[in-house]
Amino acid sequence: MFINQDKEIAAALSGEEKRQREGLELIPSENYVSKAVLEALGSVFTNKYSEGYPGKRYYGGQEYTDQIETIAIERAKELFGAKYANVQPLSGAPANIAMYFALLEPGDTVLGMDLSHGGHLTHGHPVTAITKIFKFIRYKMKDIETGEIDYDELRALALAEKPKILLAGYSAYPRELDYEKFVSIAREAGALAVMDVAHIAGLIAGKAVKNPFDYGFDVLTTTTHKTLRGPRGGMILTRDNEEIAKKIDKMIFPGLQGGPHMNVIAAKAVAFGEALSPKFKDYAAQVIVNAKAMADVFTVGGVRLITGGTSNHLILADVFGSLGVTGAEAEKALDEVGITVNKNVIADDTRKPLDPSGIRFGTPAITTRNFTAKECTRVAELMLETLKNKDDVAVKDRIKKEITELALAFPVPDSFV
Ligand code: DSN
Repeated sequence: MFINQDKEIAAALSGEEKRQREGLELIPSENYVSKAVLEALGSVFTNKYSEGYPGKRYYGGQEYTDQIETIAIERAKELFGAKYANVQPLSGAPANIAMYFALLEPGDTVLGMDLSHGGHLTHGHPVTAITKIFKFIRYKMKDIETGEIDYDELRALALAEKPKILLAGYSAYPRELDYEKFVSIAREAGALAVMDVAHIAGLIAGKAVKNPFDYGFDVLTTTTHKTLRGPRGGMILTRDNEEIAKKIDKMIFPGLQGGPHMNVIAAKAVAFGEALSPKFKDYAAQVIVNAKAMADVFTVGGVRLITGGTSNHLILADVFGSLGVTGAEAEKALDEVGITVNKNVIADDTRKPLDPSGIRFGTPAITTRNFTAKECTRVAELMLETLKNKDDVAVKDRIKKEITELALAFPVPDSFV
């Protein structure tokens, strides 16, 4: 083991293992992978260069890389009901950048969700490089208390601005969309309907929420490491249009990336195999049951939830407006008791992103540890108690002890199938 070779890194690894074992991970974009996925990630496939695609590589020695990439592609297509899949994107942001460059010409317009209403940086935030090439305009929720998108505004913007892409899919949005409305607006405006499903990919694969492809979405981009419970990486799926799929393949390689990370592709294949197993459906459904249980505790405890609750894996709580605790203060106090969440802006936040009004948390990781609604309810109660007593060391010490005991009683299982 490398503990004898590199003591500094080995010590940090062992600290991280302990942190993950003894604490509760509630950041809704994080999860635990299986031992099988970790083994594939740490395999000799990391040694191989494989520019190109199965059967069409630029270097020799591709007998086994071709096998794993083909298996990953076939499993991805089956999971999402797509005709085409590209499993080479290095992560979610590179997948989105490739999708824009594949489907747009410089100066073309994308209509995407405002960041403060749940959108993602790569959906057109002015700090990102893509805004130097493409024009991004933004839509918002009409009603922050229910999460309803302003479809009238969306339609008016789409018809006036004629975007090439109508972009759905968000990173801090707890509700399902009206996909039919979305696609019909895209068609009326002559735009492609694209959705970044990074957050809910596992819920779609596990059939716990609707699949946007069933409603006519053209392209889905995603990460593979959130609810999908795979290795850190990305993927682009095309419903049925071969021309689009070819453009995406060309843009990933040679357009933007070099050699694909074959160890990650092996791990993606393993994770997709797990997601195809019957147990994964139960997992995906339980993620939502658990999130609703946590949301209920916060609501009963007098905390305003953006969109009034949740229909997926995440909860966005206005802790500043409800408890007078800022997002940064809440994140720190919860960290101190062994619960990891992230501070998050809420819709139309008056506070700044580094100390916003909200926290975002969710259940993908603790559900992998087999938490049920009972444990989730207790965790939410302890979170509220922590937030209401954030400066009381004795209360926090007691809560940390209970959290550690709970975490140790629910280890990450060795196998997910
Ligand atoms: N950082 C991811 C998240 O937490 O939602 C999105 O990129």
